[in-house]
Amino acid sequence: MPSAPPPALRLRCADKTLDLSRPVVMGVLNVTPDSFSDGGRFFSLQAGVEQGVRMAGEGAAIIDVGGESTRPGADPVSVAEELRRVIPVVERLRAATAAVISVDTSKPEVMRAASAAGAGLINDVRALREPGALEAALESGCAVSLMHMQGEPRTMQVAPVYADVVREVREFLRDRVAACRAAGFTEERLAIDPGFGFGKNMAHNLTLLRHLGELVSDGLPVLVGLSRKSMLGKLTDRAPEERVYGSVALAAIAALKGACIVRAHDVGATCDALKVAAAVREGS
Ligand code: 8Y4
Repeated sequence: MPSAPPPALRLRCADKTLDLSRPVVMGVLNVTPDSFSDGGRFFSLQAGVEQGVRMAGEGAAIIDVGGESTRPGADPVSVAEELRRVIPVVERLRAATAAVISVDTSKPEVMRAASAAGAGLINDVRALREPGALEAALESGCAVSLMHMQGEPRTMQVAPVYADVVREVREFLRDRVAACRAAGFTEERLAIDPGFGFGKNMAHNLTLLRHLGELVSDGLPVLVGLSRKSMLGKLTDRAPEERVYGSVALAAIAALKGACIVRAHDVGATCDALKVAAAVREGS
């Protein structure tokens, strides 16, 4: 007998519930001094909020606010500095849009303050492994995206090695999901992410994308971040701002394979690609 279709996925993001029966875009909002600077070392709060509102208008269901760069070689940021960058943006975006506000952080203090300021999702590239992060995220009521990373941002791209990248990523995520469930997280608060580019070379990224269906079959919403990443630089020989078409192609491929949330810089273009991919996928 054919098995029943899996239930439509949803994500409980504090006081909002995201319907993931069709894939959605998570817009990237970096609130670091190198983005939206007023010509100097200062991040412009107003320019950052305007960019978030613009992305929501272009169709982003989620706005991901990040105050610490996780790029290879980036300097660490103090708790006080990350709070100063992120919290005012979360507060203002919460008031200005209906989108779910996500906070890209690994720090428990930032998770607590962001959820108090109205965030609904915690996007932690360290999958709640920092001391106190699991407890802070649990108490927040927010949904959490658990991401796989091999190594630490500073050095992860030096020489990533796997015996079987798909198996290892799945097992890591399964362990983190089990830790969250044991701590008291309910099913509908968790999403998983293979972490493209986080301790992965071109072959690892392509293998993970080819086998994304196996991660999807584990039953939780799958989030992917491929937008403008260095694999696209290698495949198309283009600088980050010129990687829009390649990024949109990868978004469509990921959605066709069942990704539910696509993290993207180019929100309008990515939304169109996801609508196309969803129509092709529907009923299959
Ligand atoms: C050019 C532009 C080159 C961007 C590199 C990059 C992910 C993520 C990032 C991801 C989740 C990035 C915060 C890396 N990637 N969160 N964050 N998944 N959940 N690099 O793949 O965009 S930052």
